[in-house]
Amino acid sequence: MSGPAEVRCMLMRGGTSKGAYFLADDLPTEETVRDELLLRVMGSPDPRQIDGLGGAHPLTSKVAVVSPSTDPEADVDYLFLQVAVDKAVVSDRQNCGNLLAGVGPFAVERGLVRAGSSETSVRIRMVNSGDFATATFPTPDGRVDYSGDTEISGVPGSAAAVVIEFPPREGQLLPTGNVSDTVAGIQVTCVDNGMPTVLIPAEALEVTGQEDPKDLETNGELTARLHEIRLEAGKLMGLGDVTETTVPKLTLLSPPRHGGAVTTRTFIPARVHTSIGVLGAASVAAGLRIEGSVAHGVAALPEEDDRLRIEHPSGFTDIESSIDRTPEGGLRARRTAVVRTARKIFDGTVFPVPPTGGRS
Ligand code: NQM
Repeated sequence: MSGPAEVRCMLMRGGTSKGAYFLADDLPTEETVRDELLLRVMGSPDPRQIDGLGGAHPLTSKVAVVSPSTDPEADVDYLFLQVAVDKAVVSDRQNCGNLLAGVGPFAVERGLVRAGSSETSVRIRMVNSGDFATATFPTPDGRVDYSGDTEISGVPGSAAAVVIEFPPREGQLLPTGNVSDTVAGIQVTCVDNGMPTVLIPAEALEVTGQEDPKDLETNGELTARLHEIRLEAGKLMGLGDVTETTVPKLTLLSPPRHGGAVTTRTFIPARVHTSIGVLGAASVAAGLRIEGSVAHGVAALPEEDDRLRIEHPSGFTDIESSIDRTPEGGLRARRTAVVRTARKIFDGTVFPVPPTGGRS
């Protein structure tokens, strides 16, 4: 393998995901060399990722590459890379709002952004989509404090809140131009509020929508149906042939069971998310707001409040979401905000290839 024999790396939990965070400057600039190195770092391809940092699930096989931004609207650029578990594939075709939670703290830790005396806001450009976000988190005495009393479903214990706010989004909320489409014989709504997502009433696929992730991802008849829907929806959404990509995601919707707005099960796209992605939740929330969407009939929407509670397999995600019309009459996401937490797990040196004798 060409590329460096050792690389500075920080392992962090961001929201309900875990990944390796790098400064762009610490990685090879050539993409094929970088990707080869990242596969080695994560231990892919191998279903157990036994020879690397990956956790044998797409949610724990992720990479964030951070650099100072050249955009005056942002402090840092964040490139997300999904490292496949059992394939030699590194993809920049999707974004990740969970790893996003660690980007601000990482930027402070690496000296890209100077910390405020009590809290710090970092403006982040998400390179994968061109979208922006601002993350605010505590930095007492100019140091990131990861401890706190904020709990998020899917993560044990509590930690400091990382408040993430997304400004109005320029992109098309309805990538097919329709509030609903018939895809592979099923009525769905294709929505994109940062994560291209196909919303599907669970009932239409003869499941309840509250099954365990394991039961859903091993249901051959269901997954074959979903594969067909995804390929067709991908084309309608302008994403081309999505056979090898991780977007669009597919979210099964059913009525809320615990006082929230809706119950979700999200295919990402082969495994079922153990909770829900941040941008996935943002897309679901925006979809719920759209009059005439398939979500509208299933969800229990709060009257005035911007805050929606999205139920998922390990609890719920509260998300603030509002939409409005553009001057041209299209729909857009006006505001999205969510609270996450993050944790620095280790900071050190990762060895993409096993060190040889003589190196300690
Ligand atoms: O939707 C998983 C995650 C994600 C993506 C996935 C995410 C998001 O939970 O913003 O964070 O959908 O592959 O990390």
